[in-house]
Amino acid sequence: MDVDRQLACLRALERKILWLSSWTIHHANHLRERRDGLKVGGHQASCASVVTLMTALYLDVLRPQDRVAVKPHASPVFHAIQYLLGRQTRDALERFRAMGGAQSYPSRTKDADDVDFSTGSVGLGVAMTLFAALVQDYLRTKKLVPTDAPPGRMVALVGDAELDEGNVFEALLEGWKHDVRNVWWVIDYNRQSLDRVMEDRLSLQIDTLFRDMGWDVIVLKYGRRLEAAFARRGGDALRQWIDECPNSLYSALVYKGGAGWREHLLRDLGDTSGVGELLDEHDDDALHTLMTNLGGHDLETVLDAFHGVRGDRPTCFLAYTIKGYGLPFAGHKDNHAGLMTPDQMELFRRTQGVEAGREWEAFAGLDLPEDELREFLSAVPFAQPAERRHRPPPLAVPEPFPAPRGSKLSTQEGFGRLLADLARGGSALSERIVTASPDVTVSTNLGAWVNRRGVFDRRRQADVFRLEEVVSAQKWEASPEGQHIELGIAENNLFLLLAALGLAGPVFGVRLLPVGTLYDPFIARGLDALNYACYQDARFLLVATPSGITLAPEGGAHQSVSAPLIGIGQPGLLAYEPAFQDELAEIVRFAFQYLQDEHGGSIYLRLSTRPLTQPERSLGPELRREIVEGGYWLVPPEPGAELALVYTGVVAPEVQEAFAELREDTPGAGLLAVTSADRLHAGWRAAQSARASGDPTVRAAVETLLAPLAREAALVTVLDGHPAALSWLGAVAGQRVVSLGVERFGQSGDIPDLYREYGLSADAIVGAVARACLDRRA
Ligand SMILES: Cc1ncc(C[n+]2csc(CCOP(=O)(O)OP(=O)(O)O)c2C)c(N)n1
Ligand SMILES: [Mg+2]
Repeated sequence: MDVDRQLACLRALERKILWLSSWTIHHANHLRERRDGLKVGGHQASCASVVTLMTALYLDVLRPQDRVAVKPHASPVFHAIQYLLGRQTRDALERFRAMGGAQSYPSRTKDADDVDFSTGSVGLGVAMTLFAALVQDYLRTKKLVPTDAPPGRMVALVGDAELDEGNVFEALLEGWKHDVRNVWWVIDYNRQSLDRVMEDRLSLQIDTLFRDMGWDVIVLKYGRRLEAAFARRGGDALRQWIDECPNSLYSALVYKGGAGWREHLLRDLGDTSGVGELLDEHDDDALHTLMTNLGGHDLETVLDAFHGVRGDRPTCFLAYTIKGYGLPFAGHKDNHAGLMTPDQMELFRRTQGVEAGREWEAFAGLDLPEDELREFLSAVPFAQPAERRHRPPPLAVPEPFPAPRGSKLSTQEGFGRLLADLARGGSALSERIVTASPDVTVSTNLGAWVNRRGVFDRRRQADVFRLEEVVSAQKWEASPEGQHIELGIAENNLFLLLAALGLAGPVFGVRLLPVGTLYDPFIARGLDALNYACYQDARFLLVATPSGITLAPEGGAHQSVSAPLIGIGQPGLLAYEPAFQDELAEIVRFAFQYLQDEHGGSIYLRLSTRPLTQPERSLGPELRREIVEGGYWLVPPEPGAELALVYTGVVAPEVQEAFAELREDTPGAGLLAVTSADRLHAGWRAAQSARASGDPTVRAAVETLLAPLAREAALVTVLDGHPAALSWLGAVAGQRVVSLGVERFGQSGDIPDLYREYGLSADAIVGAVARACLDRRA
């Protein structure tokens, strides 16, 4: 097919994509039964703004190895394109925003068509592409993927308001440090966010900012028609007029149409030679078409810009667009959630030449033969057969993991040793571990691993301190062989890098086992990015340490309180908080399996810097299973026992001390170690629903654990974190609970003072038991 015909096909399909995205939203809002009185929504204006850019990318520029994060509100455009390519069903479009239909925002896990990166929380999808580009480089540098094929481009279609999100700039800076390449950010510069029209001249700031970060910037400001007008007599004045037109006035005139343009141009440029003729030659409609001919809506300008890129430098396309382009509310500042009325839609249908009843048809109303369009679509480079969702086989996990030795050790230190041991051996597993940390590598105990495996960098960099023979325990040599990615202090970046590393299997076909470390309280700093990573089913091991008030002298601001509740509440993330080294080793072994399990997920380990005396024991298979399932009896209760102490993690010594005291009065009492409140809780909920669905035989691990206790037994629960993480245990068998934990901000102190102040000391535990027993008698 010759170039002109191709362009004609692209133009026709661009129109169709605008139609289908508008219609999909209209149908969902006006033609589907609404049972709950809630608006369905959808963003016709946001879609219209990006139709040309996405048409050019998907139907001409992209290749199968490229990966895209589509701005959230352009989901219907994405699905329309997939539909035209035969990868999305009409049924899913008809059920846009309904259960089982196309999702409101592109979703890797919930959409049936080929979403590369989920989006929704603005800014995150954008940054995700940058980290995916780093991961691609990691894999190519190590030759873990074939390097004879060209690398993919990681492309983000960016709403301009997304650039207000700080995480975008955190990512840009990190990208600069790592010399990122093969990443394109295409900014849909419609100068509108949700509420308003944006500041003038923002484009200059964006331009400078990206160039400062080492990016190429390509500005697509005007389309071919306007450029032609600028080349005429009076054209310079016209260009200057538009260049200087405030964003709000430009938007308002876009909305008003031809008469509005004429009025303003006559008033401002009526005396300029050449402009009068230009106005005379254009009727109102033609004048409107001319004045709205921005770069981002001009297919040829867009194609030239994309195809003009040579090489792999990170590139930002600043494409001027109009929000709602081609629709009745184009340019109106309130159009973000605006929907065409049924009358407007009817008019739009007629102008698109779509017959009533044929609204979903892919080729209805287009002025090119269907065969030709089909031929064009079947030749689209992006749609050529290629594996875009890989399923690499799991890596074997050695069993069991030897527990770190030492009679008194913290879980943080133990984890460091476990990784260091893995680094020493040459297993396939250890080759695929990638660690990452936002400037807390050494303080979270990854030092020994990094000493053995090195820091990753495409460019080899010597450890100058070593060369200069300055003594240091920490080697810092960067090379392509390195397996640790060091980040600056930005937790958002850690989570987005973990998201990208954790999708290396499905996206690039190579399984990686990412391990990220950070301080537990700063999970909250990047929580949305963590949630984003989990939502895409990225798989990683998150190691958070130090945690809780047990951090003690190092101060209140670093003492995490609600983290155990995040562990329970975050879907896709299974939380563990071991106390002892043998538990830790078993959980880490399990984690490496779970990360690779089709039905698994990511794992969060909440660790501590407090050294604990280790129990002398060797774990049998039963105990190993219980540790992974979430809990085991350190001291089993006698049948019908009236008391159990239940604890999680680092408070073990206080609980054991209290237990020894209590046992004298309550001989049958039990001592329950909970390694994962999250797992126990999930298992309990799952068993309840299995029973509700008719299988009375199912028993949850926690139900089995609590079964020996008397119905009126008292449970006293203790953890260094919010007490609600364990207080639900009372509901399992209807037993009474007194929950100890931390509900207030921490402060500096040593462990005895802090545990006394926050009610975690052995005395406090004994007191709680007395209260629980009193309550029971009341
Ligand atoms: C983190 C986050 N905060 C708020 C929102 C709500 N929101 C959705 S779209 C939007 C503005 C989008 O403007 P822009 O990125 O310019 O996209 P456009 O629709 O103009 O293309 C906002 C604030 C969101 N989705 N995510
Ligand atoms: Mg915008």
